[in-house]
Amino acid sequence: MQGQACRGPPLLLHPPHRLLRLRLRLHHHLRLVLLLLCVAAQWRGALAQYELCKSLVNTDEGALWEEYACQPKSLSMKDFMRIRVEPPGITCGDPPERFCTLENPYLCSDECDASNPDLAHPPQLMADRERGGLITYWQSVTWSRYPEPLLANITLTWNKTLELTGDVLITFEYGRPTVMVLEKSMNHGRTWQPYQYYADDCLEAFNMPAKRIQELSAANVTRVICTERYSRWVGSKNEKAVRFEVRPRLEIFAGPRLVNMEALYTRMESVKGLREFFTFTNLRLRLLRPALGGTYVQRDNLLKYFYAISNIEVPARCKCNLHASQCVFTEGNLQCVCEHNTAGQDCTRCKRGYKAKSWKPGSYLPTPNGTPNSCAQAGMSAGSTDCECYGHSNRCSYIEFLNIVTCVSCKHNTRGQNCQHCRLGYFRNASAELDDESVCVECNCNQLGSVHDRCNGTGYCQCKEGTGGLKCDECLPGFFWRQGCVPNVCDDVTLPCQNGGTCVQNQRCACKPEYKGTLCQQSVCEAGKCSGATSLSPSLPALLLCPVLYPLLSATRLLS
Ligand SMILES: *[C@@H]1O[C@H](CO)[C@@H](O)[C@H](O)[C@H]1NC(C)=O
Ligand SMILES: *[C@@H]1O[C@H](CO)[C@@H](O)[C@H](O)[C@H]1NC(C)=O
Ligand SMILES: *[C@@H]1O[C@H](CO)[C@@H](O)[C@H](O)[C@H]1NC(C)=O
Ligand SMILES: *[C@@H]1O[C@H](CO)[C@@H](O)[C@H](O)[C@H]1NC(C)=O
Ligand SMILES: *[C@@H]1O[C@H](CO)[C@@H](O)[C@H](O)[C@H]1NC(C)=O
Ligand SMILES: [Ca+2]
Repeated sequence: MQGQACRGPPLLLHPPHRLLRLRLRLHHHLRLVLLLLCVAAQWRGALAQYELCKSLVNTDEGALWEEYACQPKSLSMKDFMRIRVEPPGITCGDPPERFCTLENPYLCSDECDASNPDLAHPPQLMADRERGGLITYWQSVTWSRYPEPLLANITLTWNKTLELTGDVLITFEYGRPTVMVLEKSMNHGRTWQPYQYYADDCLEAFNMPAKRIQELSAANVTRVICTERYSRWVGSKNEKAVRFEVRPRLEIFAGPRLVNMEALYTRMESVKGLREFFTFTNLRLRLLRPALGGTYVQRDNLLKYFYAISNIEVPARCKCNLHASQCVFTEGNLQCVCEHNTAGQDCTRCKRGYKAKSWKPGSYLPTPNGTPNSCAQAGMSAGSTDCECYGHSNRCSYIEFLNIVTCVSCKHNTRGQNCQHCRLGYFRNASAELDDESVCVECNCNQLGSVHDRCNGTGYCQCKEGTGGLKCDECLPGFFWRQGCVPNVCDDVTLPCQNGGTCVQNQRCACKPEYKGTLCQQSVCEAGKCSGATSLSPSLPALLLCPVLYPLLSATRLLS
């Protein structure tokens, strides 16, 4: 940025690309501090681009903060990675075992023993800082179960979105694998994709033609290729490195020795998928076949086949969406120190109270300072042409016919010109701010009990007859639930069962044997016939209701 920020007035120095200027009135005794800040800004600016998120600039009206797109420095990410090795038991030494090397295959006296610190080869030795020339390495078991393949996965996790800035470099002691895949995940391990294939024979191993990195051009720099360069046997001492080439890819745009970074950053903004190509949260090495020493597997000596990795270098920077120049390691995790009123581990949202505009990543353009795309304080950026969606959408479209700007694809179940309403079937959470992701709560109306799936502003659903409750899942008095509320058939108060019958769950009367009908109001003795088996001892009401039987019984009594 060549120290432009400190020469005033800034309005003349910078193109009007919407830098957010925050006014700050300075007292006289702060002038010196300001001067020092400016000197520091000039010095750092001369070294690299996008290192500074903001700087104080002096104007006639006092000092102003001027903001720029910014990104953290590249780091050696092996210091922050977690390593998992699979399958369990793939690390050598438990139980202890002997091995030998491809160069010295008849001297199998080396030993791996997990219980002896001097002979153990645990996974963390792939990421340690080696001292005094002592090489430390992780080592797998030997291929004693040949012809079953010797497979191992090494998964590297950061719990942070990162961007590769240089070559991933994996150092194999005792020979590089003949077949291997490097994979990456961009979503913390939920899904994986191949990054590069490695084989001594790409066609045989992956049915892919062998490619060299030099064959890539600007048009296909993000292509996933299979390379034979790092798998051929040249002796385990001569060549230990397996690379995932990042720098040659960057040089396609920035030129040799990355002299023209402006060109690279310009392409980062314009070439679709370019930034994503270098973005990852996890890496995984799938080791599929160990070094064979340039010949076929020799079954009589399988103790010379295994994997051993002494170092994994991952030069990368924290991805902060051009909203942070610092990335710190706190509580075991990397975290962007977000500026521009943004928040979140990757600065992917606006800070509370700064959601007047929707969140956007910063932009490298225009070079050299880029555009910060800062989040703005609510209420500060009104105006009919702004795209204001309370953080529920990043896109607006202009409807010529109505002459309005309206949000497109409101998320979080919102709708409306500014995503300020809740979708049908949702209601506004009164205790949540309009820019809260959970501002719209599902009505959740009972399908059987309600008229439709909409509810009013306090979450009340509209209930069918006989139905009540917030969600229409309860029956009013006089109704019972059977796929919705239906009127009671019987109850203890207004619809009692008659003639000694009992009401079963308001659904039916259980009648005495002599009666029938919904409320047991009717005698079974109808049309002059009664069932003999059920009327051996008729009760008095039964007799009264049974005009045919009665005279008969009376006659019998008279005769006896
Ligand atoms: C390695 O990971 C892949 C998924 O990418 C899985 O299919 C495979 O079974 C794993 N191999 C081992 C040895 O755990
Ligand atoms: C990942 O990082 C986030 C943010 O720093 C943190 O909340 C979360 O607990 C971390 N997860 C793990 C497994 O460390
Ligand atoms: C990439 O494109 C160049 C031409 O632009 C072509 O020569 C080369 O073969 C392509 N590489 C791959 C891996 O497809
Ligand atoms: C409403 O919003 C508040 C504040 O965000 C939240 O604590 C509460 O759980 C929300 N209520 C519902 C029903 O989602
Ligand atoms: C929603 O309906 C309930 C019950 O009918 C009523 O008490 C409440 O006042 C209504 N709320 C609104 C905001 O209309
Ligand atoms: Ca090591």
